[in-house]
Amino acid sequence: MYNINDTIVALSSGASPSLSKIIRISGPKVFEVLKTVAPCVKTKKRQIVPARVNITEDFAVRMYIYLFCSPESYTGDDLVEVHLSACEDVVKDILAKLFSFGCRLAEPGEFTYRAYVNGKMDLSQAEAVAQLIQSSNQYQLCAAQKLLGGSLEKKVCQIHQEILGLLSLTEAALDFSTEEIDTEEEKGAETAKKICDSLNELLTGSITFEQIVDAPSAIIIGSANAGKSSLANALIGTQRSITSEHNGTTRDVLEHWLKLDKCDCVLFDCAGLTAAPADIISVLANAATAKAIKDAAVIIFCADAAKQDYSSDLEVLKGLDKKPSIYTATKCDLLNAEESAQKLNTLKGTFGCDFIVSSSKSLLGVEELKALIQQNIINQTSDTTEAADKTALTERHRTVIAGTIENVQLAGEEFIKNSQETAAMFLRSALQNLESFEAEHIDEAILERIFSHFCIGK
Ligand SMILES: Nc1nc2c(ncn2[C@@H]2O[C@H](COP(=O)(O)OP(=O)(O)OP(=O)(O)O)[C@@H](O)[C@H]2O)c(=O)[nH]1
Ligand SMILES: [Mg+2]
Repeated sequence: MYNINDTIVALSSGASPSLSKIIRISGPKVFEVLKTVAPCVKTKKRQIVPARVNITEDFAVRMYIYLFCSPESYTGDDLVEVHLSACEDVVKDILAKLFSFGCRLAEPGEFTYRAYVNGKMDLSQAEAVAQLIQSSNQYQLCAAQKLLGGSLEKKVCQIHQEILGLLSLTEAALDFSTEEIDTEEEKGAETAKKICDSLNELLTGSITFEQIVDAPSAIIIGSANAGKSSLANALIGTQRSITSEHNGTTRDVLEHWLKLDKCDCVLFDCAGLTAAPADIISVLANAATAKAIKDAAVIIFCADAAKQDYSSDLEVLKGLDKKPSIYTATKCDLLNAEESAQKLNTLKGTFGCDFIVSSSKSLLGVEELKALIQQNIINQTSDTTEAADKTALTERHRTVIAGTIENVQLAGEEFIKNSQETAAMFLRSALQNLESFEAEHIDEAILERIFSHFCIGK
């Protein structure tokens, strides 16, 4: 798949706008390259060395060089991390210099692949690293960290031992068939059931990483000019959506990234909804909003507090397939405290639910709305909250466990039918199945699929 004899290099701090950069180099030529690029690193031992490296004749860059020697490194090979503050162009120059010394750009996931090949981590831990990189909320991080910590491997090892134990007993009973055979068969069926229970527990006590990997979304809806885009801007803290006093300023579904304390989410700002769209653009805008609503975990409905007639807003609300989770009276800075309180009563009477006062101008209610969005996301995605206590399994793990359960179940049935020989055969298949978690010669295609989820530099 990848040539592990090459010395690979990549920017491992990602394409962040920050000036702090980390360049990783790993492979057999690391020390040789280092001696030429940074002659101040004289001995090959684990160390951190401050260095000044000449990029051009009259331009040098300060950096810290972290040298990790094989096998005590992330990849298991000699590895260097260059920590520096530099713009992208300088990083490009450094990479070009390294390429000229025979290093090549690492493929996505190649550092972790080497860690796997060199026995620094098992396949599930490598998969956990991919999950950590993709995580966008603390639940995903938690679940991925459990996988990285080897919790799955421990459980799988224990179950492997149990199947092995049962297989040895069955084979021994076959070899030394005695009068106690009935008890052995009964025991066999019982143990097979216990093993199936443990495997099922492993499935139910875990979560599919794919279930929690997608960031949840919240959507702001309401009639035209209700103040949706202004509210979206206030929530994210920057002027991203265009706003104006004209009806129909927003025509598309705009996507923003909303940072919350516990989980980030995608925030959709969309066109004002109309119960009876008059032109094709309104029809298309309504359809785009309806699609975004379908996928949203949280719907925030806006009604303009400065308005008197809410008949069109009511029509819009009636036409929705999914009911909003949060209702807010926007533009409340235009009302005094007494008027605001009266308006909340009117809105409750009209819509039959409680509204939260908000203003994009004074930022009144914005923090409360954020807290509610977060609470709604957490409540609605029970899988996500449960994930905090669970290990994140990938589809590959689930398939392996399901295959093992099937074989142990079949073995159990054979024990009941007094057919120990066939039971032993199914137990062997179950073991083989379970071993494919960490098979030494795992299918290249599977490896490729696992490591393709990584980005370059990891
Ligand atoms: N005073 C005040 N004016 C607001 C507030 N929010 C929005 N507005 C004004 O209301 C008008 C409409 O605001 P938008 O945010 O564009 O409303 P919208 O719902 O996105 O409108 P469409 O995209 O056309 O559906 C603009 O003139 C805003 O300045 C607010 O909290 N207070
Ligand atoms: Mg708008």
